[in-house]
Amino acid sequence: MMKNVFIIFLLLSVFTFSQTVRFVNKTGSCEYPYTSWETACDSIRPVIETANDGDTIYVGEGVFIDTLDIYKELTIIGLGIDKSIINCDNLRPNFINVYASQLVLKNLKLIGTETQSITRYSVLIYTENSTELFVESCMFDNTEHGIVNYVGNTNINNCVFRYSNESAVVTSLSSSPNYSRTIIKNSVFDCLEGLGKIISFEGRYLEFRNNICLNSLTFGIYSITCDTMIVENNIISTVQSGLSVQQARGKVRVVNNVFHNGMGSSNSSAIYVVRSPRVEFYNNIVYRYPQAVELRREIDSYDLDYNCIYRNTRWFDDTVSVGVNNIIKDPMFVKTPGGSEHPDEFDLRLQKYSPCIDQGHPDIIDPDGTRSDIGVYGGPFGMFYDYEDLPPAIPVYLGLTTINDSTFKIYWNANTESDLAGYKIYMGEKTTFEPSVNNLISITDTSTFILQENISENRYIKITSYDNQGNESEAGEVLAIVVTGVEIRGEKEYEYKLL
Ligand SMILES: [Ca+2]
Ligand SMILES: [Ca+2]
Repeated sequence: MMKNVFIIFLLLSVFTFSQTVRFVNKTGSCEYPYTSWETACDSIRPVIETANDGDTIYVGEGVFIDTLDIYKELTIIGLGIDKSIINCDNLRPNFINVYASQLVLKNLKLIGTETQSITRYSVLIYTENSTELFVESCMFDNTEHGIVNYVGNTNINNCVFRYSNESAVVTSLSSSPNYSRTIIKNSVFDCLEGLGKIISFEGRYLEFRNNICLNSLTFGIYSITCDTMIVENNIISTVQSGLSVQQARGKVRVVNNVFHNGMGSSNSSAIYVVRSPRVEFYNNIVYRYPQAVELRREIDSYDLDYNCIYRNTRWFDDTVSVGVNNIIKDPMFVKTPGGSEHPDEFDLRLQKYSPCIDQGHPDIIDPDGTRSDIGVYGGPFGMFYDYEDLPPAIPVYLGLTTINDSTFKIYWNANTESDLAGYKIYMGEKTTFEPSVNNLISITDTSTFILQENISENRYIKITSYDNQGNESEAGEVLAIVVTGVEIRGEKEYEYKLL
């Protein structure tokens, strides 16, 4: 009798864990049940309909045009976002409807439609069925919403979202019966200068870590009535309002992020929080935002300290009390972002002698064991790297004033690096002259130079900056003192101008 019980148990176990691997491929023979590359089906829908709970479906190379309804717990794996492409081709607003309790998607590119109807927005993955969703190494392109998961937990890792006028990710709306958890890591969100949000979240727990968010004319993270929110080590660049939280029920912790270039309204903030019990804002760099932090009404406690605030940025107003360890200095990025952003266009590692090195919260430790750095690569989820000692930025001329025929005032934007030593001024007879000790005419540590010289022929000025270690920048644009002489009654009169 014991033997029979054992055998039945074993059979049940085998049955429970039996998982079949099935295949989708353009060149397959399409023979049921599609369990090899050779017998693969050339479209996805029949394989999904054949599959059972727990099955894995591999998707081969090609563009597959379809919409999907998934009722089973499946793992769907492509060959990469440049190879396995599923295109909804405007067939319906919701591309993939999920009714199963779990879905895993990997290595796929999903293409939606930007066509906006009055009543429905396009969505690539849609579920309101308590789905535990795992999405890894996928690209969501040309859509209004990427993922809408109203009730279940959502796990997103290493994905790219290119979206437009709605939220890339919508999770855990408060109408859902179970407050859920959303974890988003290592992903890139590019709103393409549209009106979309990165994420709309109302659930129990949001962890948003190591992401890059770009080019939104509205919000980054937008949340009403969330419980706990952890936002760490993200780059949020050219997003009008980085983080907007209303009526949180738990802690809002924002640590080691770079908020750069808040667009639009002069009132936009890197973070905006209303009616919440606790706000922690440490180790962030806020650069070119109209204001850094806006806290409104009924914030029970907050701590805003060990941040670097720089350029056109202010703390909200006198009612917000900030810690004494914040710094207002050039953070000295390896490559500072400019305007409209692509991740290749900036490098937010810190240069050697950056004032942000080892100046983060003392309780937060870097991967190299030292006190945390301020900025996106500081803290335990940051990066170990060598600080490069770079030359200061190239001087940018502001102007030239002629004081008299032999006195000229040249002035330029002052550099802001902490290791700046000064500037070198060179003068030559051709625009193409190479700065060298032979044509060095002055060294100064201010951003103004008075040139005193009788000039009767064209002269060209080049200015470099250099640091305490002797690293010298390239020269700025050549500055020309052009002589346009006119002879009046035997006397030559000169005009000097900046070209
Ligand atoms: Ca450190
Ligand atoms: Ca340097």
